[in-house]
Amino acid sequence: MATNRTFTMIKPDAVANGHIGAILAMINNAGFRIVAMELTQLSKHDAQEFYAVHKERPFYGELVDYMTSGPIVAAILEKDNAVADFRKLIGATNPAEAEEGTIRKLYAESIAANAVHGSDSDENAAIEGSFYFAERSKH
Ligand code: IDP
Ligand code: MG
Repeated sequence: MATNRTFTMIKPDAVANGHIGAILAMINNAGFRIVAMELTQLSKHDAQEFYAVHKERPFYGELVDYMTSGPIVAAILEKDNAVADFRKLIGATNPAEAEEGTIRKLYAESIAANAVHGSDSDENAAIEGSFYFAERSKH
């Protein structure tokens, strides 16, 4: 079922570099409403579970280490066509390939430390949002 929500994280590099405010301003200016938000730090267990789809990829260990290296901001965002519009706002995974004006082009450090997460489907948006704001709090 289509939804109008997506899930995002402002990743450790962007938090450490002082970009929370600028990134939230871009999110608001693009027409997204923040419906849940938390500054938090992922445990190794959380990061392994969140990125389990990538566990066979060569960068999985690096990704888990990076995502647990410092605080993140997790949020659920609402807007018409939220998933696709947010992927457009964040830009390509590799900031070297991201379009001008996208969050990753402006704020990402590298393909690994790429400033923000955005869900890739309505189904994953629902799974990821409930992972953070319901299931994870029970661990
Ligand atoms: P996405 O975040 O644009 O959806 P995915 O391919 O789902 O990109 O990868 C998840 C995350 O894993 C990326 O955002 C990035 O942090 C990291 N990642 C992806 N590809 C690489 C890589 O080649 N080297 C290191 N890290 C990577
Ligand atoms: Mg992805």
